[in-house]
Amino acid sequence: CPKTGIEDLFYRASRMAVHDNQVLSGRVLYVEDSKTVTKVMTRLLEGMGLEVDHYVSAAEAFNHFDVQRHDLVISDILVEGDMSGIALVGELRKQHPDKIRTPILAMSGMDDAIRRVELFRLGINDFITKPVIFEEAASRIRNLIVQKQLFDQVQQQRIQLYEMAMTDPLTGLYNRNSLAEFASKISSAANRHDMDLSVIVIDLDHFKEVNDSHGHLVGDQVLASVGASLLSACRQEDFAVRFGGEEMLLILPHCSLNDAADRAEQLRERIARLKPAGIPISASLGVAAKPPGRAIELQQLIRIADQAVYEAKASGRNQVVV
Ligand code: GH3
Ligand code: MG
Ligand code: MG
Ligand code: MG
Ligand code: MG
Repeated sequence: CPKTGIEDLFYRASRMAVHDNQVLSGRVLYVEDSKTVTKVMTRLLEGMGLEVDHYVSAAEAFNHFDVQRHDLVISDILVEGDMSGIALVGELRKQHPDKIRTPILAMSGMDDAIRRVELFRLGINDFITKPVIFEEAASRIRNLIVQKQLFDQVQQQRIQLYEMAMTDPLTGLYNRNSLAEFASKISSAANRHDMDLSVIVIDLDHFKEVNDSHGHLVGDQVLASVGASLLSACRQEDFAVRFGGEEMLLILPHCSLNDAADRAEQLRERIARLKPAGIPISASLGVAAKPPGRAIELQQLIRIADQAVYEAKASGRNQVVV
């Protein structure tokens, strides 16, 4: 059992890791200019199951900070170079003011209250006085990592729930509820800047017959294929919505009436070629666009496009009416 100096520190750092059998996973951005402290702390962190990106300078650490990658920042306060640990904390918090908070643990041999308060005001989550007591450091690090990862999980679940609430599970398109969520944003942006905005309403022809002849399950399969086909025809900025049973809607920002008419015709051909589950299908499409120089609500555009679908149905289906 080693007794003195660095060997003793090493021994205690290793022992900590072994005794605490709850191994973490994660990555730490670590700033420290003392070789000895770095060695010992790295031993401790790695023993806890953490990966360590170590930098001697705060500026270099700042350049390598990655909010997706790092679960914790540990920074010495007095470090070599132009950027201090305090400046590093300030810059990290400026970069992501409130939404994303990677925990920061400050470490310093200078344990004056004013500096500590300043650091906490800048946004550190915890503070350790050097010389480090390993048991304390390990517990503080563990708490910060576990909290951060729990928060990430909750955030992830919230995003998943939100996506589920907004998406139609059969087609993968946005559902009708979600339309209310973004409709006013889309039209007000287009109206404010007088930008093009078009919609295409797509209604499958005689879809009831598909169900009647092949069954509801095959009908579902057909709807799923049409949904996937619409999605693959979408640009980044487009919204594809399942508007009703077999009625779908494309919202096309920055798309003029002429361009929307062309895209509708391409979609009509695409659907007519699709033959999902071996069944030939077709669709009637209606197109409407914001008249340049005039404001219009999205709901109004949808109504106009719906009316155009009606006309397409009346004129024999499998066609686009603008
Ligand atoms: P039209 O050419 O006039 O549009 O004729 P249509 O038969 O497509 O129109 P109609 O509105 O009379 O019928 C729509 C059909 O779509 C009836 C309904 O059972 C079917 N449908 C709606 N939602 C779903 C669904 O989720 N799955 C399946 N399989 N069928 C659906
Ligand atoms: Mg230092
Ligand atoms: Mg109908
Ligand atoms: Mg129909
Ligand atoms: Mg319909």
